[in-house]
Amino acid sequence: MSVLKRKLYKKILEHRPRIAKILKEHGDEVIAEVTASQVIGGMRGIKSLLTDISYLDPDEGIRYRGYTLPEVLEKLPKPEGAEMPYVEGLYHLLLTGEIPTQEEVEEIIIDFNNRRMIPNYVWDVIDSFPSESHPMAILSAAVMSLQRESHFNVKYHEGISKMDYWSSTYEDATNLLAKMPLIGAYIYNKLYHPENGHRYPKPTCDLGGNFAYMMGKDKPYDDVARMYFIIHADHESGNVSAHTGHLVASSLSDIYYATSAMINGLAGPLHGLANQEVLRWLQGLKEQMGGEVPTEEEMKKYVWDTLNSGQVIPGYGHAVLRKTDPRYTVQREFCLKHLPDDPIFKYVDALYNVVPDILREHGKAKNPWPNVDAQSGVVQWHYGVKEYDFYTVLFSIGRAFGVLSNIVWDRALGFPLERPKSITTEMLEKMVGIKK
Ligand code: CMX
Repeated sequence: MSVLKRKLYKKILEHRPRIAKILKEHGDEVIAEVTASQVIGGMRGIKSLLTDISYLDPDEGIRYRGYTLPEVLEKLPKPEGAEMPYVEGLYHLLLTGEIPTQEEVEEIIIDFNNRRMIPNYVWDVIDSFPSESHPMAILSAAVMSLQRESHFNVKYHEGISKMDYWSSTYEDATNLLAKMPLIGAYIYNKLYHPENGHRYPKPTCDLGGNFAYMMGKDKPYDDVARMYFIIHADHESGNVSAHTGHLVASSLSDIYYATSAMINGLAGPLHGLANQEVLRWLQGLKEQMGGEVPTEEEMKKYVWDTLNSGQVIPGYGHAVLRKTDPRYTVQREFCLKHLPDDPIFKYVDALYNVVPDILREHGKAKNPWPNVDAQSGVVQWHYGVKEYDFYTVLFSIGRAFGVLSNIVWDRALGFPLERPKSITTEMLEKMVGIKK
């Protein structure tokens, strides 16, 4: 057993009694109430999911295992000379709650490298897609095609104890996480840069370094990849992608089914696809302006025109956050350091000066501040990943780290099949006292 898996098992054994105690001694205690508008309004804010991997505070933003994003970026070990930490170290943190040592990360890198072999049929599945296909559809199918590799399925059919489900789920999760960057880079090269060929990862490189290499990108794209995967990894359990992964896995579907489903959820424009929408929307403005940076008045007009035509401003607003997203801030700081003169960055910055006030005046959005997607496309664009359909694939690779860590813990704690209760409109009317 690897050091990481041993440590995880110890944490699982320590944690199980806490859940058992709550269930046994406090299972019937009321901890929240539900309003009619929450039932109609997408269950917004109902406290009904349990995870220790991350917590999203509306004002402060995300914490992974209690650490803010700046703390995560500062404390996790980094490759020599790199600004951003190893993604493999993040996996250790998400699973165990502990910042790993350099040696522990090095062991995970070797473990990941040993799990990277991808069966040829996956490349065949990807190659069989027409070139106009959306990369998210290809990614989802490629992950799905790997389902036959599931260890959990084999073990389940052998009849293992429920207490051991987590172990083969951990194997599946780690196998898929090691493979996803290769699949993502292959999709990118197939759709947009066939001249890059099929680049196999270097045996000595970490995940971020290899991803840059396979994408055909020079430094500091390795740091961009590390930053990107880390900041997108988790956003507690209720967002569409995390919740979908958790829900599908709750039926004991293996992680290939669950990850493919989470990718499908992330592909919506109100969720992960917003990062490509921001770039598409800004390109429209850039074309209108003939490449010139718009004045504040021109920018305001473009924002109002979008709102008045019934569309949302992509990259702004959030279901939980009520302040600027720290994932936006991390990327903004990276841009200020590495690409302060980038024209698209200037557009994004100019937007920040006008959109919050306009959204407040518009009066609908509960959060007028930018979210992660407002900034992430700019960084990719600057380093030559201009095919913005691809951005949500990057988001998916990062998000898989959080979703899969959660599923391992779901299995470790024996979380059951998810099954909320629905009611009819008539029942709801009666509950709120509407007489017919
Ligand atoms: N522009 C215009 N209107 C917005 C808005 C925006 N950026 N954000 C919210 N609103 C509107 C909503 O559409 C809603 O209008 P209706 O009452 O007509 O339906 C109203 O304001 C209230 O919405 P809310 O409670 O503030 O936000 P929700 O929880 O319903 O939705 C989100 C959250 C993110 C879907 C929404 O803010 C949005 O559509 N933003 C733009 C898309 C985007 O950036 N998504 C990425 C989010 C981060 C991620 O998951 O990747």
